[in-house]
Amino acid sequence: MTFIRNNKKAILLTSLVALNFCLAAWGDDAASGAAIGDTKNTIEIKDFAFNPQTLKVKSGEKITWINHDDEPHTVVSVGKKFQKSSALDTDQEFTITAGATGAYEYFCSVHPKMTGTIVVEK
Ligand SMILES: [Cu+2]
Repeated sequence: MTFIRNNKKAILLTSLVALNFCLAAWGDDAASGAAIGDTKNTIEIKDFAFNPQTLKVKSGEKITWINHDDEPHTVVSVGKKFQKSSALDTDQEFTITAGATGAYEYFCSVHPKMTGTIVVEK
């Protein structure tokens, strides 16, 4: 791993942390419910697919993608509804907090045939 790449990752990480903070604020109106944030919603990336392909969550809950392939993958929202991930290396994770209700389609920009949907409910 080169210095430049590490540096780029550090910048990406910093912006992701800032983004998570924003998304958390975005989902704040749902935070009055009990145990919000305790549910672990994980989407596994394996064999060039998102699993589960459709995930239902409640507004305010976190969603984490983890890459279990040897290939890098990304998580990119159709229509830029949420911040895209960096290229996820093996075992690397990407987390967002669900905001407004609705269906959010996403794909992997490296392999655009890899698609998934997040359904955010109240
Ligand atoms: Cu991919």
